[in-house]
Amino acid sequence: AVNKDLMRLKYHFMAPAYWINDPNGLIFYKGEYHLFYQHYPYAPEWGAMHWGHAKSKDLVHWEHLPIALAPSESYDLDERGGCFSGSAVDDNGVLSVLYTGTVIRDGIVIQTQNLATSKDGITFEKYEGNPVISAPPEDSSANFRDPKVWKHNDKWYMVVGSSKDGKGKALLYNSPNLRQWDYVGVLAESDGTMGTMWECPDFFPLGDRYVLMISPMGMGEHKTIYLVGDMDYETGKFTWDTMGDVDAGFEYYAPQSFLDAKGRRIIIAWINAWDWMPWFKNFGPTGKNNWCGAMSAPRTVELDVDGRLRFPPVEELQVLRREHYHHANAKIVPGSRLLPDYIASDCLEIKAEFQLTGSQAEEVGFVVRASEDRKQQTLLSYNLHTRELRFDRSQSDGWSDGVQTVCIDASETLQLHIFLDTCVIEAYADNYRVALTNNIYPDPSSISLDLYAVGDAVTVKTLDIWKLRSAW
Ligand code: DQQ
Repeated sequence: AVNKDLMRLKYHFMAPAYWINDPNGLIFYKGEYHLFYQHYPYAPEWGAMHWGHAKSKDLVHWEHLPIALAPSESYDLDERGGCFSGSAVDDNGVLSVLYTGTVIRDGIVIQTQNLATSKDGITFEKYEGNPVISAPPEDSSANFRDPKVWKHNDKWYMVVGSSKDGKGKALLYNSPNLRQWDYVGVLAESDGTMGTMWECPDFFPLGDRYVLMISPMGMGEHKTIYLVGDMDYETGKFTWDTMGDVDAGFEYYAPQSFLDAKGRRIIIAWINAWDWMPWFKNFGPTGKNNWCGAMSAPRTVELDVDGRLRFPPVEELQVLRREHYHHANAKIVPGSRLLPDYIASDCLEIKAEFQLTGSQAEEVGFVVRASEDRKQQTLLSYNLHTRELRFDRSQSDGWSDGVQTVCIDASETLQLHIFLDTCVIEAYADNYRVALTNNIYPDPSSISLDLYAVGDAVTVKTLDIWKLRSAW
């Protein structure tokens, strides 16, 4: 019998098989985009970490390449450790990656920073002088990982994620040659409310400001946050004044950024799926088909007029659009259907603008991946009374943590931009200042789509729906 994998994603990047987590070493190198990723190539669950590798000319179509890094040395060979997350830079044509070697010796975690280089962009050699940073500084605990490297005024800089005394920290280093590193100090740290360990820090200039992106552990629902502020290279301190969520969804983690030839700051994150892990909830359906986790679609990072960040998806994704359905000034009447059946699909892009003024409605939004009888459905809606954007997957199948809400002040109009790819939804609102990424695991036959309103009719000023094709 043919085992059809009906959950398989059609345009989000997945490993050829098995487990995937953090994006690593994102770089535009010699005219192509390179994506490395945390990978366990033997099972659909977390295990000794390798660096998987792929490249792309357009950020949409990816070509798988051989595994770039595998555990092999005293500093990265351990079945509970391996080659942990890191970043890539172009060092005069040499593709150089810095990563965390993790081993556990006598029950103690040892994390060091290491270098590997490649002349052809495919085969990597670990530097014989590794580790290039062999122990954490005094400001750190043994949690000392995920180096992100960049160049400023001809000097290399590195930020490393850390923690001490229950506070997340970002540590700063510099180097003339990627091989000798000097500790500068604490670039930024939690004020006590921003997580206990800062994983995957990423630091970059944007306009006349600097951005620190982190994946804090122990900060409740805030899984990825950004801080906007100013950098003083003299003191090595970053002072921030603006904070927000990169993505407020359940499953968006460890985003990493890079700059491309068009000058865009682009981020890709891990869409996690811990659910298949034996020690976790163990109900996720994808593990049965030998895959677990994926990459988010690439987004650009832009500075908004009020100093906050916007994350619009890259326009390259438009090549996936097939049949197009357009509606203007349509009335969504409570209790009646608006969309024809033929729009039903598990792979869609949806853009809508709702007119909120003049309506007494309580709620308006989309029902996606619904069964005919609506017993199974995912709701993406806006509550006009509480002013909350709401992602409700409590009827999507199996989730106990089903509802997420984000406050946005949509007083006159509300814009929603939604990408559905089988079992992943990425939704944007508030001019791309709010993003929500979540997994849903409905029955393969639940593919109905419609709009709905509660309490009163609402006008959808413009509605565009595209069926999307597979990128593979
Ligand atoms: N995953 C990696 C670590 C990182 C964590 C290990 C974040 O380097 O801190 O796979 O998901």
